[in-house]
Amino acid sequence: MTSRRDFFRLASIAGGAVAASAVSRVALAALPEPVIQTSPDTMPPLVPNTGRSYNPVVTLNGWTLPWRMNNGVKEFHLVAEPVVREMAPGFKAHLWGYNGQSPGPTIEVVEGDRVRIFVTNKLPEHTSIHWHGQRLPNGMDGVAGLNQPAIQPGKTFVYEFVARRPGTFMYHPHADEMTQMAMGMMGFWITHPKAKHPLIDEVNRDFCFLLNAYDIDPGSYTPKIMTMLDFNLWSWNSRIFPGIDSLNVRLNDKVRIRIGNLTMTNHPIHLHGHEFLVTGTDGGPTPKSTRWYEVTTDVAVGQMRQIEFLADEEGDWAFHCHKSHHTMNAMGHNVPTLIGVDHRGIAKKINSLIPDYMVMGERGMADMTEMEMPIPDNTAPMMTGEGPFGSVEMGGMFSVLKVRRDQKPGDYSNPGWFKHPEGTVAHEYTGPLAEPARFKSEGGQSMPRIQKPPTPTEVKVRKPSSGHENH
Ligand SMILES: [Cu+2]
Repeated sequence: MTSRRDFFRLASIAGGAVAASAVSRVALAALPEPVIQTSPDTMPPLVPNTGRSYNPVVTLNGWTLPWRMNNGVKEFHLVAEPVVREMAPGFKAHLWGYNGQSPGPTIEVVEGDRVRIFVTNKLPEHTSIHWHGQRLPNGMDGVAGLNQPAIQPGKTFVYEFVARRPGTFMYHPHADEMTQMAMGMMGFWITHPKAKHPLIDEVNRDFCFLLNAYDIDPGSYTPKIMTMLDFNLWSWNSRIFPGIDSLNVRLNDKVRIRIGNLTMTNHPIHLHGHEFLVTGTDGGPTPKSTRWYEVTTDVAVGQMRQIEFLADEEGDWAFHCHKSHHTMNAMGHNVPTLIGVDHRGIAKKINSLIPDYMVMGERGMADMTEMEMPIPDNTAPMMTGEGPFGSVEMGGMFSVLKVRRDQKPGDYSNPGWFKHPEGTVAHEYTGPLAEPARFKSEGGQSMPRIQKPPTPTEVKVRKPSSGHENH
């Protein structure tokens, strides 16, 4: 007999969408069988075949949790458990998550839906789930100790409420939060509008992902949970570049991207080649009078920002966090800046004392990407990612928006690198070079230089005699 798990896996391989299937009356009395997903690939949108219809989202390097209908109630089953997440090819992390993955699956419902979520705890410690941003009865808010007893290991709890307002929300534990969020426990929740909404536009592509961060030493697997701010892996849905899938769209598609921040710092998210509007927060859609065009929007801790734009420029457009140390992977950062320092000869001398000594960064850090230095097993390279013109020298929170004329509607597959029309790529100039014109005043400071050297001032230094020692 094919289990739900097998069914889901097969459907994913076939590239088809999966939806909740009909279940017998007897089965409805029991818990919905949990659906587990272990692939880190971006799954195709889960087109609803029960309940009210909507335009599903695509979770970057993630998936949407199938549900079943039970007497008009949408039932989901989340399993909190230890998971192994491939954060980038060649680098796996031992995290905690839901249903085989960190982050957990995206939950998609429709405004007005009655939702029942079973939560089974397979962690070694108690947990709970807080439904960030939702309007719900106080006892469903998920703060362990305040709104409910914590869910002990091995126990299953039931949450039930009506998804009252449309928007983008998050879910995460509200019990031993610092540990459980540092271990990767979080997920997205989308409530689609039940009818045409004056502030929610229809779009052709709707993406979502969470910003998260980990502190995993090179060569190890488990995050350090006591880290407060100094994380070394900056990820989107627990993936780091070059492990983050590209966002593939068709030319002139209207695109929405929902970005939630469950890290401990803010992330200015920047899109190249297009301007976008912030059309929503976790408080709901923004009034039209508050929208203006941006190319970067800051997503603060515990916030969600929903951006929308018309993808009307063909190409491969960088899309990333604008903090430059968030587009790098694990590295020791107590390295002095050595740009401009000539090391010739010094490395050899040090090598006789420390055989593996390597001089870093005397011409900037870009050399690091070409050095291919030996690194411990299970370590993400610091800056990498091969592009059509060489190394992209990026890591962490970086991906690419691919806009293509011939991308089919509904096709989310990667179209490969953009083929630039002839004469539209920056290239080396090979003509004659003129001497650069310089300002005579050199430096243009507000305090102009004295042209004539000033007369030296005579300074008389009197050495204290030994008799003055005690003064
Ligand atoms: Cu950032």
